[in-house]
Amino acid sequence: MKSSLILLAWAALAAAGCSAGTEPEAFGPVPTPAQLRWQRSEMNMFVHFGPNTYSGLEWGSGRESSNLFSPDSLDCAQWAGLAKETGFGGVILTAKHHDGFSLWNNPSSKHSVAYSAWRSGAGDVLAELSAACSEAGVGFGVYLSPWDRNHPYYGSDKYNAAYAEALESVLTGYGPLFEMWFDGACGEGPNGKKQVYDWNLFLGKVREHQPDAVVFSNVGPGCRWVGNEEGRAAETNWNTFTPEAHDASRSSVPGDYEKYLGEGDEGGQYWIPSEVDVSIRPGWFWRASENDKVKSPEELVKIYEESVGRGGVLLLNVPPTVSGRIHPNDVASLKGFRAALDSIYAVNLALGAKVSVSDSRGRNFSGAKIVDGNPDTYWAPCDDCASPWTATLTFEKPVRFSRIVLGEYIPLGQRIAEFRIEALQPDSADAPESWIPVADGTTIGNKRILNLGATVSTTALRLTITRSLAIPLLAELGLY
Ligand code: FUL
Repeated sequence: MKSSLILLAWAALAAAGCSAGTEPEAFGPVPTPAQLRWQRSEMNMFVHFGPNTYSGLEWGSGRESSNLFSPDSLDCAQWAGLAKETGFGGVILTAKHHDGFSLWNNPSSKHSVAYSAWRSGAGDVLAELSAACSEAGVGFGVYLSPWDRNHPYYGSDKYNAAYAEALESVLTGYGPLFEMWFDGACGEGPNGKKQVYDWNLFLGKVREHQPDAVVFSNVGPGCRWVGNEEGRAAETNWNTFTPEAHDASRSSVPGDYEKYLGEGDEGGQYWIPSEVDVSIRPGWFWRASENDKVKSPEELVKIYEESVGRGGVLLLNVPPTVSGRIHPNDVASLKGFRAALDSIYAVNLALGAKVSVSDSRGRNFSGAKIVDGNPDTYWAPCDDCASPWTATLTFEKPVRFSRIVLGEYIPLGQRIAEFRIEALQPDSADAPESWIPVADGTTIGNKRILNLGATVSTTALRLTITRSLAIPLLAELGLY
């Protein structure tokens, strides 16, 4: 009896054309496991440190004395511990900035800590930071500027081999790297020539020695530049991107790059999500005159909500002082930022709400999956159920919130292109019960935070997805 009932139910679903119970197929490009881990960790810390810390310049000339770099209380454990405590997944250090000075014994240069008076030439910032990161439980990553204003070969063919040797040394000497950062700046060498970089050579080295490192450059392949340095992702933000469609390359981004790097490409060819790099101070390097210009916790929350909250990954620069420690003002701001995030996002009021959806492909993909707090479960409609797709949450008592947080199940690709959210307004003397608009948007991706700017109180909330490139797969809808 029981089995014939199941058969009947199955036949009914099949007749309705429903792909019940089956996992949806991936759509378009998808993240690698390393990209997914990186996207879900949300934030990393950037550390700009080098001769510029001592000269007050943003771009050193490359003619600085090696002895300029002289931290007297280098404390990488403080940087890594602070990153861990305030919620960053990893730390990326400028092993070599445009001035060419290397914070480790670079085998292809004589402009480095090894040729300086600091610790009699025996110091190695990369070694100390990679050890401190593994001790603190955060990832370690490296920025290695291809542009080099010191190297005698820069601007000639011989430079590519020299850079590759430096790269190989950082890729093999300091344990696993979670990210490798290739800056896009490309200036002229002493011969007046701009270097033509051998990207195949460089990327091949990374693949060979650190296949799990997410590779940043203007155009990826692991992640792309967001197109500004103000801490802002675009509201429409596709993880998919086709560099060739814009003539964009690792060392050149012509045209309206803020728009196309920011937005990515709907239906783009590769999975190259955006990374949002910004400094906690006006400059990338520390200088005393900016000690009172450190971004406040409130500014950092805004940056978080406009970067991570628009489906990007935040890379926040926190530069150490001449002593080699992070200044108390930056520490206080970061701790305030963490406390603010913890308080805003302390309780998800949608957890366990009753959810009814326009349709689903069965129990494992029901509407309840968007309110279970688990990013690995998701609501999925049937393959042939067309838009609009709706999910309605109802609550026994009114809930009050100012932020709505959505998340797509990106392991199977990015899909949602347009949605709106409404709240139920109860019957009153002036108006019958009705749905009033609360928010709307385009893409969602890994995370989309809608800061409503005011508190909304309601007993029911309705999400309508009006456009999606394939059936939408929604992992989370949270209310805070
Ligand atoms: C830019 C550089 O020119 C800046 O100095 C800084 O390192 C920033 C992160 O990238 O291209």
